[in-house]
Amino acid sequence: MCASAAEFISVLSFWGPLKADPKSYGEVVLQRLFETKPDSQKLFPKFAALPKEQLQNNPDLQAHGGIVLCKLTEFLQDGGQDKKILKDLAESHAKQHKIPRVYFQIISDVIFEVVVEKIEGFGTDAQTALKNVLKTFQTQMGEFYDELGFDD
Ligand code: CUP
Repeated sequence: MCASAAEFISVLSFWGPLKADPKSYGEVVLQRLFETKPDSQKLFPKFAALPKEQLQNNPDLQAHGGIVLCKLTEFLQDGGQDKKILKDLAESHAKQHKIPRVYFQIISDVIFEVVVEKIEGFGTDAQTALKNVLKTFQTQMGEFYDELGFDD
């Protein structure tokens, strides 16, 4: 299902801490992703060979995590209207990183889990809204993947 305008607003009303500190939350998301789905660590050569200890306070990991969360914030603030927002992200993930789209579902689940755990105020309605917003994010990424002819 696509998220409604009200759902974007609902999620945004709790998003302040994530907007203020994208690197820290992004770092937690990627660490959690690599822990729950070790395959995903191999997708990025920068991270593939690193033992767990070196994923702590890792500037590359913080930087990529920051990108993920900044894009999500930008997407939220735009209400999912301007499809071009995700274009570059889809291109780099399809062409350069070659990330199969199934991982977008996996990282969305991790983002959901981390956000609900770390950010106060997400009641059941806001949780549903967050799920739908992430789903819309994924769908738009998938549309660019289709346009680029990236089938995985
Ligand atoms: O942005 C970015 O960077 C991405 C994120 C997302 C997408 C879709 C949906 C949600 C989110 N990414 Cu990168 C992803 C991934 C990574 O990093 C890693 C692994 C897997 C996936």
